[in-house]
Amino acid sequence: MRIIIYFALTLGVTGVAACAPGSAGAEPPPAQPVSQQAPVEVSAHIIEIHKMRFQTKLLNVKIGDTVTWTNKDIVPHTATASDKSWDSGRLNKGESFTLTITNQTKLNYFCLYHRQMQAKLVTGTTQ
Ligand SMILES: [Cu+2]
Repeated sequence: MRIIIYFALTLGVTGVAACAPGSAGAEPPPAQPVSQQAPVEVSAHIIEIHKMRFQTKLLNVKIGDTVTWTNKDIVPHTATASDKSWDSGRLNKGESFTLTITNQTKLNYFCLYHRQMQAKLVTGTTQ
């Protein structure tokens, strides 16, 4: 008789233990925050200097973009900021200069050798 009671108690304790929620303290992992900002894509622009002109008079750029000027004329040219804060230097035929756009970049530029050659970069109207 004692053995049977003991056996019943043991089973009862085991049963309670089995029903106890073992993972009550664990919480589900936090949801990943959803990014509202799409990654900004930078662009590489090319402006040909040809026939004594910057072939793209007005170019829309974003911060981080690059602009490359390539001289297709036989005479040398430059792409020079209106305040001379950046300057390609002398570009002979076939030579290129690449500028990376920052928020400090002066956007109006011209050719040092041919002052009538002027053009402009524009920012902030898209994006
Ligand atoms: Cu020029």
